Amino acid sequence: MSRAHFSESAAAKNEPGSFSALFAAEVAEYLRRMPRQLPSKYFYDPLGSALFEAICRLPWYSVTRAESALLAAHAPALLGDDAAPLTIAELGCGSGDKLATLIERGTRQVDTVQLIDVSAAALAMATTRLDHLPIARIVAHQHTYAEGLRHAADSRGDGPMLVLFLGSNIGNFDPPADACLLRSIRECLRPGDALLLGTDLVKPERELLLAYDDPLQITAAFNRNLLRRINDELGGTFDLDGFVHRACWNGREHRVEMHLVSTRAQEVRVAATDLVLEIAEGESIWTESSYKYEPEEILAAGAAAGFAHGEQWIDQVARFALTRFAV
Ligand code: AVJ
Repeated sequence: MSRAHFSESAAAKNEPGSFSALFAAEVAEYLRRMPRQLPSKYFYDPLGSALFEAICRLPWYSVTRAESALLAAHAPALLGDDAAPLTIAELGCGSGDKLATLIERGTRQVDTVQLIDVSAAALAMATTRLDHLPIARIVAHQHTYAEGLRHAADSRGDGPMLVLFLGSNIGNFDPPADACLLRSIRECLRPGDALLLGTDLVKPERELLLAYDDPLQITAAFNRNLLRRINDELGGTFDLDGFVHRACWNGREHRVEMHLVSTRAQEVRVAATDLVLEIAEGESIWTESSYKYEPEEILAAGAAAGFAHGEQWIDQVARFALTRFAV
């Protein structure tokens, strides 16, 4: 491995400030909230990442297919036609498939790729996926978005930088955290740079419910795997059979919500946090929000974050938008 460099914030040990200490602290904090919650960024352990890759192939989940088709069809325009070699930084690269498609279909010379993901499994997969492409330098940052992007901006090449924030990953952020994140991306960029944002659009409720509560129950497994991960990594005592997956459309907030609903009264302990919870029958743990947008709303959010202008490519059948914001 000559070109790939890994930069990690925290070792997978139980030291204060380490990944597992933060995981334990956030699990305790979110489970104590009312309604009870868990942060969705913790879905992506190796099994969770594999289940998410399976979700992306489900006929009912169109986000990944729609976005990949737009990237393949419009790669030269999306990458820009500047002659200078490009740095691409991707927030939440996952398998690296979409980035590879963009580079393969584009005509632009890419000299540096910065991969940012909380999942070590995803970073390893993406690095392998990009291996055959003519990229001088690949840097992997195991970080959350804002922190990872700061590292990426610090070690960018001399040419312009394109930030990819795809897959409707921004949809996990409640307002005003979504606007803060767009602004912190904008603040890492300079004139000539750009942001490519992929967002799922509002669509009929029955389509959304099939996408987030699929007939093969892969999404249910993805959701319940979070409890399995807490059991294995933090000494939790969740009975996986005592929770069922629920997805619902919150039309007022424009978001799909995923919950884990307790089928009976139960006591749960998490050893790493000294947490003891009494969970009532029918009580839920809210594990994810996936906001859905209107195209104009996305343009307005970019303008509010300080971007100069936005250009959009929309799949009207799948209801998915790619927006390229110039700085
Ligand atoms: C990766 C956050 C964009 O919200 O659609 C898929 C995750 N959750 N099915 C989404 C997910 C359930 C996905 N994001």
